[in-house]
Amino acid sequence: MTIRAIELVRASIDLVTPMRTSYGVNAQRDLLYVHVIGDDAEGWGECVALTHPGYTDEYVDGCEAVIRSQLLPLVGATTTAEQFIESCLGIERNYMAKAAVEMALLDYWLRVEKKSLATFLGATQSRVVAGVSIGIYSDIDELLNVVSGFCAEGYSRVKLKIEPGNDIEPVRAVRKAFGDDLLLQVDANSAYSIEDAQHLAQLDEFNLLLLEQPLAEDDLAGHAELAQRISTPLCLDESIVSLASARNALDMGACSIVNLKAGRVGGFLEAKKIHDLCFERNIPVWCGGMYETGIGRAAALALAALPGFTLPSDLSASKKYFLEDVTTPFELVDGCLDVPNTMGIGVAPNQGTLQRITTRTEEFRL
Ligand code: NPG
Repeated sequence: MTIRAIELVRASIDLVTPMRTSYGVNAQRDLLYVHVIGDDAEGWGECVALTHPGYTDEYVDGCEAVIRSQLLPLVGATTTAEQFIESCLGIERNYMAKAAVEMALLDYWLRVEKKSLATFLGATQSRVVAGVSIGIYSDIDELLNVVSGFCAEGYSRVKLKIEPGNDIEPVRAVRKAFGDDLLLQVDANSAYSIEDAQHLAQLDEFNLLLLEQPLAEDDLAGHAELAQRISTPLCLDESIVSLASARNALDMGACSIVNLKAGRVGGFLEAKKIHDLCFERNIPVWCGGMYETGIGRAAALALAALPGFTLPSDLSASKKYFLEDVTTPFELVDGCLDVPNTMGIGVAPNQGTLQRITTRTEEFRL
């Protein structure tokens, strides 16, 4: 039961539809996988960082450098995910880099122990309600067509990206076109400031599930003030990077809903702690997405199956993102995605597909 080597695999895969957010457009997914190779099993981790540091301060090349120089030296032949996270205490932040290594170690050791990630985390659901996140469209008719297509596919919750100048009118149009029954929420990716409070209050007439991350990642006080000035529930994403930051946000009244992503908070062990905190405080949690391939999607589904995840996820079917996923594609069934229930994360990359998209592989023998 020993780890013999770890590979860092860089790859690139096109997104089916370029995604425009308040800080830019993503047309393809730069990928970084951590591949743990042992005597009796292999483990895979997918780094959620994007090409540029627009979402948070991490980006994929930076994560690769931190993993190579700072994190892999902490991994020995028998290092578990828990021991790895413990040994990272001397390394600040770098959450997405840590999460990719932690995920590969969890996958590896859970396969050795013949346990699923879902069981390990305490999942209570066998499938997860799939929502869909839709980028910013300048043409409202085009946006309505896109929403219509996803509703026809069976998605029961729509998230619209918004930014100043592309907010009230598109939301009004979608609400008008699809009626009050459509579960609808918006995500600003920190595009506003507290001076926009009165403008954002216009969203209150649309009966939204939530307004996600309207202000800057570090502006908890601003979010707490905004929460007093609008009735749409506030949800935080980028601001929640650890159990402590989740507790601070809730104690300050900066949000009443949490978007949880293991990759953003340093891994699944920390994500479970944040879930448990929210669960005991009756704070609804839902699982966000980072355009993961099937590797990251499989693990995110295990997390999203915990009892506190009571709102639809941003985890959509593989075909929303990629013509050919790296794993067997995740498919929508009655608006849901099945939670993998076999050992570890329950999936592994298709070798042929992985080889076709791989740009570089670096092996570190232990
Ligand atoms: O479907 O995986 C997906 C993407 C969901 O909108 C989504 N993610 O802010 O949560 C977000 C957003 C995002 C994150 C967009 C990072 C771009 C980069």
